[in-house]
Amino acid sequence: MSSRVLLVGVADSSRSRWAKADSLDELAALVQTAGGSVVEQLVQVRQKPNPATLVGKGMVVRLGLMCQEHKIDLLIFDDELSPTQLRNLEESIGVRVIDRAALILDIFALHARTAEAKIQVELAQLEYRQSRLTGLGIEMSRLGGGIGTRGPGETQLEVDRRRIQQRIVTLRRGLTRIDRERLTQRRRRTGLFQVVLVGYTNAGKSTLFNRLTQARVRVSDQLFVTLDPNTKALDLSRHIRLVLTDTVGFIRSLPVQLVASFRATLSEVRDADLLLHVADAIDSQVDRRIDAVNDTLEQVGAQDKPVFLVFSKIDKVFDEAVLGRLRRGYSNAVFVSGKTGAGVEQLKSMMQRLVERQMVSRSFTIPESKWDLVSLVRSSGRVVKDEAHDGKRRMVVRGFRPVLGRVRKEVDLALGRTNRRIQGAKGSTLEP
Ligand SMILES: Nc1nc2c(ncn2[C@@H]2O[C@H](COP(=O)(O)OP(=O)(O)OP(=O)(O)O)[C@@H](O)[C@H]2O)c(=O)[nH]1
Ligand SMILES: [Mg+2]
Repeated sequence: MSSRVLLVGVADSSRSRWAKADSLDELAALVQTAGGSVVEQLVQVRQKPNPATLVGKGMVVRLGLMCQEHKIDLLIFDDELSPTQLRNLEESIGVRVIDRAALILDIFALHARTAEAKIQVELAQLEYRQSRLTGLGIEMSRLGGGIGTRGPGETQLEVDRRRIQQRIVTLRRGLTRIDRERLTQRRRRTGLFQVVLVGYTNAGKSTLFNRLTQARVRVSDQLFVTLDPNTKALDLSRHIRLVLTDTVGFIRSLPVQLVASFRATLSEVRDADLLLHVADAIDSQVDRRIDAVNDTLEQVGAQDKPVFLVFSKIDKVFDEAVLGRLRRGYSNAVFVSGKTGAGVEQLKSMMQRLVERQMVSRSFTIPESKWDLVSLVRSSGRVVKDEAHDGKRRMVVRGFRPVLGRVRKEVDLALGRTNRRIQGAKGSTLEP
């Protein structure tokens, strides 16, 4: 069902009016992705939001008239609405009202394909709805379906808090299982350097992923096309193999519930050895979006990762001045086109140089009886020495610094635990 949508944003000064207008353009792209059509976009400048309805009284009347005149059936606010504001607006205007966060959640529900993504989205939606259960507005309009109502289904909205809570508990249990599976999968990739693509939604991550790994991940000019991580090996040279992961994109004000429930997916980002931050070179708001991605990286605890900034879509830049500005503003960035392959070799050599700089030798001493640890160490790189002595095994491995660091931690943890229980055997030792 396609909704006719009116978009509303509130700017706190006339100076911020243009930023708000840009934000509404992004909201319009989100609506399009969700299958609705935007009939009108309005920005109101208002220093202090009206606590009852966010916008002023006069604006509420105007919105009501516009909705009648243009047969609008959905009002979307760019700003977060409190449950009370939501209810007041719906009652006075007579159409369904949602905010930006609800729309984003809706798109995630629409695009969730795997069981994992579905659980994560449903959990985020229920938590979002639970936080505003008091704000249930016009009942009749809830029956219509369409944007903002997909996902758990209407009946979920009518059940009491306790049943929602029970469902949340079940979903959380499902997520814990997924977390564990993800950990096992990642263990299997232990010895490999992990590179993860991050960036604003629609920046061109999947296109670059496909170009680098010859994969065929779905690419489309919509927002949040990719929700589940895709991982593939990438050989940089005969000796250097790494794994590249494409994952969910970010957006300004990503609902907190989504960040929380996409924990398993986002753990790929947190555990990466290198991030490729993809930014769209032809996007007029690219600076603001780079900042938004950096904010989200901080939110998920990945702010200190090594990162390459990669400007994509350079085949579409026809104005040299645009590239010049980006080059001056971001002197370390690399410029590529996932579509034509331009600049991709340069990106690969940058990765190769980084990885080579990170090659080190490390020595591990492990009791021979600990077979799982022996095989963990063996899989962490190229074994250059392996000697058994006094029931202990000393192995020297050449591999990637962060990978060997991770293995070191795991080995020490395992031995530390055993040591406390048995006698004071020595853990693995670090040698330069
Ligand atoms: N001309 C051109 N178009 C590109 C390039 N890279 C991506 N695109 C287009 O930009 C749109 C988004 O590309 P995707 O690769 O799906 O972007 P994404 O970052 O994976 O997006 P989400 O998964 O939705 O967050 C698609 O229409 C692509 O065809 C490029 O290098 N050149
Ligand atoms: Mg994608």
